Amino acid sequence: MNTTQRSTQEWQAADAAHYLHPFTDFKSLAGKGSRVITKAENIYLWDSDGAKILDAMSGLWCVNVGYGQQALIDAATKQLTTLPFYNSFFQTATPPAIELAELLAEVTPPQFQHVFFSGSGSEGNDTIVRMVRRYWDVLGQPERTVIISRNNAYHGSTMAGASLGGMSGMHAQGGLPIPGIVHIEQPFWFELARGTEALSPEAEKASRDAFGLKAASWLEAKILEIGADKVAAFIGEPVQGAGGVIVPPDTYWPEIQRICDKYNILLVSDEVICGFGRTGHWFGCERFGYTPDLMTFAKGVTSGYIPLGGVMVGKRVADVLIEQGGEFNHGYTYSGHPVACAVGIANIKLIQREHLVENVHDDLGPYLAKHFTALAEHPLVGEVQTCGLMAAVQLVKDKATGAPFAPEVELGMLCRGHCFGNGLIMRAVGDRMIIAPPLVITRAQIDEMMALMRRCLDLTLADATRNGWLR
Ligand code: PXG
Repeated sequence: MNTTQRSTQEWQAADAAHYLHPFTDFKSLAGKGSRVITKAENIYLWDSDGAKILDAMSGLWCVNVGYGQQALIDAATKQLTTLPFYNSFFQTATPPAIELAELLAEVTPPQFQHVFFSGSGSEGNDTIVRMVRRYWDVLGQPERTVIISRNNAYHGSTMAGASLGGMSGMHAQGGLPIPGIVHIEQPFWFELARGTEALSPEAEKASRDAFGLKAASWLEAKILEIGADKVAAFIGEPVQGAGGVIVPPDTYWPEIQRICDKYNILLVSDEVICGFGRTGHWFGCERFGYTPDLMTFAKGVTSGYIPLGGVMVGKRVADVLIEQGGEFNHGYTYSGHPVACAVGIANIKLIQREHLVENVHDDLGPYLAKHFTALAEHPLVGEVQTCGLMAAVQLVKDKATGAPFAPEVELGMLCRGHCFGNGLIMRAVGDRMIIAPPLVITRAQIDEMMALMRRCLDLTLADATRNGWLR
């Protein structure tokens, strides 16, 4: 460790004095004090008081191979010693960047033979905006600038990333969205189409499938409203992650693809969370059966051990930019950072060697789904959804009708508090509790995670009962 040894109180005091955290009410956190995480191994974290915590969020949806993987540590150490940095700007390259590009072409769908590196997912989506507009410009259609995204999407926190995202709280600060980015409604069946009737499983399935087509039709309506000759691209996460693990109906993505094809619009898949095995496929677009022209990635490419992101550029776009584009005036100092790329190579090889994607697809995903189906019986649970190793539990006041709790109750935050207190990290998005554990989790560890989750739901139910919130 390169830091000093201090007590929790000392860490918290220094933190409050100097460190402004992302997405945080600074004053409120300074009053409470941060939880200081000091070490990690496999799927567990330890805080500065020595408490052990099961990390069911993989850091922040990124530590796919779990903590402490020696192959990644060795790759970073070796590269730091050999060549800690060189850029790729002035007709130069480094072996790790070249080799990772080659490996990414191997593990991504076949239309992807080229990559543009960034330092994060947000930067990757900035690249997307620049690149899709450049593409249409080179093709002599510079008026095709509009990018269509969705409400409650998350695409990052830079000006372009936050604009592409559909988070109203983010748009409310800093003059967003930037021009030329518009949003349609999200494919969130439970919130937008469930209604208040009790549903049989058959009726629910039919309702979900019909809603998937309807949600996709909002894209076509928006294209027609704007004029197809003005629309450059549609962007979406295969499963909305930060929005609450919203798994779209199976009818949704194929219809989105059909509409993009019909109007010749580029289809962009933001795979920052869904990429590198999370859904039980290498990439989420493969799970949902569509063929994007561009893909953003980050997080799982290095399992978060070191920052790296980028854009996979499909043949349709690459051919135009390479053959006719001339110089593309865009890039970052850390595009293709050799240490980050070396870790990326070690990470992907580990995922391949340990068959992590196959394990999620064949074993762990179905096992988690079985547990979540059982959890659906819990009195607080209105809906469960899983996709590979990501899952959501929607907390409701009335199981039969799906009626929500009053927002001021903040039941999700209360449940999250119980999780923290009981050694489990789970995220709350409103009253939707979500998890995305490392792909190396075992069946026994899934049992342990589910037992913790159940205990926290029971504690939350006891709170709701005691306070009369269920009536
Ligand atoms: N796209 C998607 C789909 C993401 O989930 C980004 C882009 C941006 O990546 P960077 O590396 O710039 O953060 C993300 C990031 C949350 C949470 O609360 C989710 C993310 C980031 C921070 C918080 O669930 N996803």
